[in-house]
Amino acid sequence: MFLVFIIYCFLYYNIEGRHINVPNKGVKIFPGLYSVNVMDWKGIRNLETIAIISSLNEPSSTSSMSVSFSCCSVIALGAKWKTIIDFQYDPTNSLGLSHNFINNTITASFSEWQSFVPCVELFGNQIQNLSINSNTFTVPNGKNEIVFAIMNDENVIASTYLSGIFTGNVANRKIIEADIVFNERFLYGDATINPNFMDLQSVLTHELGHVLGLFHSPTDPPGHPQCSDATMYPSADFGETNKRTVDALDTPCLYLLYPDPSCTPSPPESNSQSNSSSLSLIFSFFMIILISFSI
Ligand SMILES: [Ca+2]
Ligand SMILES: [Zn+2]
Repeated sequence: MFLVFIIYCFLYYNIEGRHINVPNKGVKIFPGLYSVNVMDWKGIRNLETIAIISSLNEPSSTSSMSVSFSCCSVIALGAKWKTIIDFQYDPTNSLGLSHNFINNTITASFSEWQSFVPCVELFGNQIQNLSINSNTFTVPNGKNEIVFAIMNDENVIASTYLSGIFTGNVANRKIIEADIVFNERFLYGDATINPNFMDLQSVLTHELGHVLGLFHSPTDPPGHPQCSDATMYPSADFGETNKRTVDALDTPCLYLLYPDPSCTPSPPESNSQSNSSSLSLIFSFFMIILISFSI
């Protein structure tokens, strides 16, 4: 049995500023997850583009999805990258953020995820490109891109678009492209300096979790209120910086996707690193994958 998704997307681009219509006209798969396009592309049949929306107070309803025993989940039973992820970023923004600040923030967020799998090279180059057109985000263009844009939905903090193979044989599922949009309606900045800012590093680290193949943490697992500490918890707020760091609640999914057997096991030293790894292993046993595009 399989699910068939009707695809519809709508996007517009305004020369007065970069606008993007969050794919609320796409097919909603789960709260915060939309299918926006399926196409044959560069010899790849049925390449699907999905959008993951991170919003103010967006619930992640697990009751309609599956039972959850932990606080992380992966997309399409484990679609992941099989290549190093290079990114282009366009620092153009109307928020007064310096290009240097944006560049440093990207570097920091890359490093955070990478630090948990030091022997697996997740991220490669980050190249500035002042002419990224977010008009291309609902279809693949062969580039992983990060931009600031004005989104039509004022509650959407950021959105990550993933293109890949999300159905069929699980071993063949993969992510081949990722684009991230920060909604310029939010006053992004460094929330450690000003709590009125939406913390760019915190949001980016969360979005990079989506890039790697993680979905949102559930907001309603009975008996698991600690999910709100997860980096992949779906909601964020002004002044919040806790998602700058990858939480032990998220790492079971990272290790599921990108096992790092040569580096991950910590030596039996009594430090916080080894405690974190032990906790992660425990959670791994309870890992339930919430999202499947096919049964
Ligand atoms: Ca792209
Ligand atoms: Zn999100």
